[in-house]
Amino acid sequence: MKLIGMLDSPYVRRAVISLRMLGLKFEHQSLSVFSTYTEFQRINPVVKAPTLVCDDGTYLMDSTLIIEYAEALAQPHSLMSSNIRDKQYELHIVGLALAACEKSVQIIYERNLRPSEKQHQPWVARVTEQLLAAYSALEVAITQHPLASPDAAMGQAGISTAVAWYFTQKMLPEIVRASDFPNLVAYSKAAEALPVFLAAPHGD
Ligand SMILES: N[C@@H](CCC(=O)N[C@@H](CS)C(=O)NCC(=O)O)C(=O)O
Repeated sequence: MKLIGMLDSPYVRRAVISLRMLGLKFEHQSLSVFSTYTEFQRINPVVKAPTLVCDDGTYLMDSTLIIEYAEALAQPHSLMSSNIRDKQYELHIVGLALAACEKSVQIIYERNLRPSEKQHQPWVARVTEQLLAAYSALEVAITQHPLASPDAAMGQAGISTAVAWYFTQKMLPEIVRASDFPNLVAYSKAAEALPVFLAAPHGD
């Protein structure tokens, strides 16, 4: 299997870390959806990162679907609880983390891909409010119901939370102020010190 995409994408990073934590063997190819668009297009005509090219040549996209496939391959290992109450909480956390990634990426694309005279401030204001709502809800959730501590047994909720937070802090620290989210800061710091996170550093 080959996982395509750059580690400056939180979706690629969560997929790489998840596959490694599930114990799966794969090759990682760091291609950009922008600077190597044509090369990426030859692998996946839709040019979405991450893309997983399976051993039979089928390509999958969307980090959540790739992780779902990886979970099926890795059984009985899993990054999700089987207990329904725990799983519900984990899905709630993953949903918030993915929304935070999506809203961060929307702001970055608005800034970087549109000419400044075409940027639409009402849209940026709406997305910023949604981004802050996602991190506020995550901070409250992990304060009231702490995540399993970041270690070799951490699950998808912890991986997605840590990856999302680090990405937003790298890209938009002036919008999501670290001082307002002390538990996310502490969780991210512990996660980023793990070998599996260090082996998949944010960036290209
Ligand atoms: N929901 C998707 C989002 C993936 C996504 O938007 N990836 C970005 C890179 S961060 C991408 O492919 N951008 C190029 C594009 O959308 O055209 C996932 O979880 O994988």
